Amino acid sequence: MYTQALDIHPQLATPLVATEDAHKQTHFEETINHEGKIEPRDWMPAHYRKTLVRQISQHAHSEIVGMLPEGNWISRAPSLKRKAILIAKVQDEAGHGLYLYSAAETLGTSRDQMLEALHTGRAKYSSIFNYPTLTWADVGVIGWLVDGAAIMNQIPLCRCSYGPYARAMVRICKEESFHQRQGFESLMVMMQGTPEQQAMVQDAVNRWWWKCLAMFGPPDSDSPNSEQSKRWGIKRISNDDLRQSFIDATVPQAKVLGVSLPDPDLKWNEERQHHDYGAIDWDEFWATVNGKGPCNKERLATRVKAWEDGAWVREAALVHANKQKARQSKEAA
Ligand code: FAQ
Repeated sequence: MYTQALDIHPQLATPLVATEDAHKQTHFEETINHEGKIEPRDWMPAHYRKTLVRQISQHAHSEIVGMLPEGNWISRAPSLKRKAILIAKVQDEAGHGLYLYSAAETLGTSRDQMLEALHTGRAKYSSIFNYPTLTWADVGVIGWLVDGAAIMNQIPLCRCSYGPYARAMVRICKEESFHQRQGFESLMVMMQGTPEQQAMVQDAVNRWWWKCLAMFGPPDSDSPNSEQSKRWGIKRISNDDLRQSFIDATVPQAKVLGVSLPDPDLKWNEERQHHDYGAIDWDEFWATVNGKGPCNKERLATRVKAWEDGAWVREAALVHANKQKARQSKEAA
């Protein structure tokens, strides 16, 4: 999304060595080492800033694009109750995107720059949102598994060393937790229904399981950003460790639900005290991340259209704000 895409303010992008004041660097490192928070006004290395803009803007884009697969089902929800819950959930995701764009803006990159990177295909967003939602069971499975994976990844981000991101994550995690529970409850109801409903849930689990495991990112051995992000207290737990925790937490939930997870190699390993699991298709993951997933084109086209259709709202809001400003300065004069 970002490394290759985002411009940051030229002053902020000046090479570290050229601008660095040793005292500020020491203070930055001490703050990180003592689990303090770095705030927008604080000095920070250019690479720390760039890494945060990269991750936070990717995260924001994921929330906004993530509204689309479930949004497709708002008009087809099976009852008024389910429709109301789904509208609230999708609206929450929009809110998460907005907190995150705001957090990224505190680092000196404008929202317009971030959105431009998304709309031109230079920005990344989570691979998981490039798959279709074929049945109503997919909506429940997104809540249970996709939100479940998102929470597992996001709880440690509440302790991120960058204050605005950490604080945004506290609220986001509370809402994601509700999302996960509503997904599980919705599937529970379907699993107590007809054999057709049960089959629908199993089919959705089969299609989403592996994609959710890939959501945590490449294996640690193939994760170029992890080491530095962990040193800076941005990332607290590695991709593989989070993936393992998600699997260990989800297996018993699948049992309660009465569905099987589509992995013949999935079994408890007494020695490791974790579940072993089969091989993830990383070629498919990278193809999806690089724009060749089943819904990449559709998702991007929908976002671009929404941006273009909303131009008049942005223009009207600006004109209104300018009028108010002019009125206020006239009154003050
Ligand atoms: N998809 O070196 P690493 C949600 C990229 S929110 C696409 O390991 P890093 C809520 C990565 O960017 C879901 N790309 O990278 C919801 C990097 O590329 P770059 C989103 C991926 O940053 C629920 C390259 O691979 N959550 O679901 C993915 O240390 C339901 C190498 O990887 C967040 O964004 C992927 N899955 O770790 C909404 C959480 N994985 O930038 C609606 C915050 C990796 O060098 C409905 N982000 N890549 O060109 C993070 O925790 C991290 O950024 C990771 C990746 C863990 C995603």
